[in-house]
Amino acid sequence: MTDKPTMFVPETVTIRVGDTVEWRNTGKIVHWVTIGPPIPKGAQPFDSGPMPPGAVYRHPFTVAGHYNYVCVPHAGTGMIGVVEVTE
Ligand SMILES: [Cu+2]
Repeated sequence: MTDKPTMFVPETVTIRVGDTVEWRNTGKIVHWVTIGPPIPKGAQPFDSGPMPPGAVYRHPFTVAGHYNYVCVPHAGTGMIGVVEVTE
């Protein structure tokens, strides 16, 4: 079973310090981006709040590290992602 009802595409992105990641809800239901533990040292937590269909959320990453994040309502079904922020 490889299909998931909902997922982040791509699930992992690699960016540089200072870059901004943009999430777009292209689905038909509410999603939600929030940082999941562990939070890299010195990093600011982020949380989109509920994102209705069509919503866009952006977060700039100013601290290098490995950031896990989840969709709050769908974390249990594997809607999780990673942002790798490199120097
Ligand atoms: Cu979701």
